[in-house]
Amino acid sequence: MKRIFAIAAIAAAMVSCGDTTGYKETTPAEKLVMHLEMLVDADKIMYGHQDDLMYGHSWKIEDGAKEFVKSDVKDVCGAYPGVYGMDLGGIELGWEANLDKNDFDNMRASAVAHHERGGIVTFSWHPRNPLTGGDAWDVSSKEVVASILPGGEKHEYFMGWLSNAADFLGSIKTADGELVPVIWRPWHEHTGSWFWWGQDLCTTEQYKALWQMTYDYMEKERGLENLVWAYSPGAGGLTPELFAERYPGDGIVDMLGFDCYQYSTDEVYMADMKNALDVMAAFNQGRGKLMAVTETGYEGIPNPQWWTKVLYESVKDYPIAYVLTWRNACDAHMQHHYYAPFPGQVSADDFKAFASQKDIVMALF
Ligand code: BMA
Repeated sequence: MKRIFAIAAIAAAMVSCGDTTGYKETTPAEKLVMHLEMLVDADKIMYGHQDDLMYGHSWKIEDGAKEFVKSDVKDVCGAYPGVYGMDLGGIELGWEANLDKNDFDNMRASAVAHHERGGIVTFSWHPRNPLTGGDAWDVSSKEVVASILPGGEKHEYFMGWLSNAADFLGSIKTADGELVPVIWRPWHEHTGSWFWWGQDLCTTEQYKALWQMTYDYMEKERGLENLVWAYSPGAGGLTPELFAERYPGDGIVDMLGFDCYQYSTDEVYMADMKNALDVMAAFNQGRGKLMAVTETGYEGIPNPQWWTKVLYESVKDYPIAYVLTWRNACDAHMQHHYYAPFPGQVSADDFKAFASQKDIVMALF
């Protein structure tokens, strides 16, 4: 069924009118969507890890790196994760490194390297607060979104931030000049109120307008053809109403997702995952969007069997394209902040068993 849909999509892309011949080349974003649809159709789920090639529990890549071969995940199971997540936070101010100290040139080059390994790249964005000057977590004002929408006092200023983000996303190219497709996941976890674009910080209309403005700028004004747009509320207390309330619209979203972490028992986490997966799958009825668990994990992975008994059991029966666990911080004061194993970590063997399940997909090479 899905495969028929994918072939129909290719045909549609080929005949949609782009020029006088009536032929329009399939964009990198469309190719990625089709690729993921075929994967889901084959009942496969990619494993993803945030910042995988930038640093790990006890190492960090040097600035200006030429190759990207080190990975905690690879050190444990012999393969790179299928999905490689990174974050653009800091690009808005023209920083050389992002909010977690990753050099942007390294991020770009490693995204290309991962793409060439048969992997998929995704970017989130924790932009600073354009009104107060604070960070993404500065929720001291409810006027921030209003201030950056058209007519707002910070609109022009913020369009410069979008321009910086678009410059970066449009610069991820192979040596042949081929634009690398990315799953682009802005304005995430908006159903919570910890980011300035969150639930209690702006109205539904303002949130939707922010998404639309972001989409229009990147797709229409900048003509970026490599973005697969992912919508990802937080899983906490997620209801069908909450999932739907601020959904920007079928025309400007390609993928549904959610972010769900384990903070207490396995049972609570598994129930949260089931609830969020069911809410998302029900919302997707009649829509046919791609779906994913866009962020998840259990900080410090204290359960030696977490991968096979908790995570795998939670996701295996759902048609999701990927499940991504968060980063393995390397800073001395954040040694506890890791969501993938490294050699010797208590869940390392179980991760190997998880990664070798026939339906779990890692990068090809
Ligand atoms: C959070 C934590 C922070 C980090 C942020 C953006 O969940 O990992 O340390 O700065 O994500 O990556």
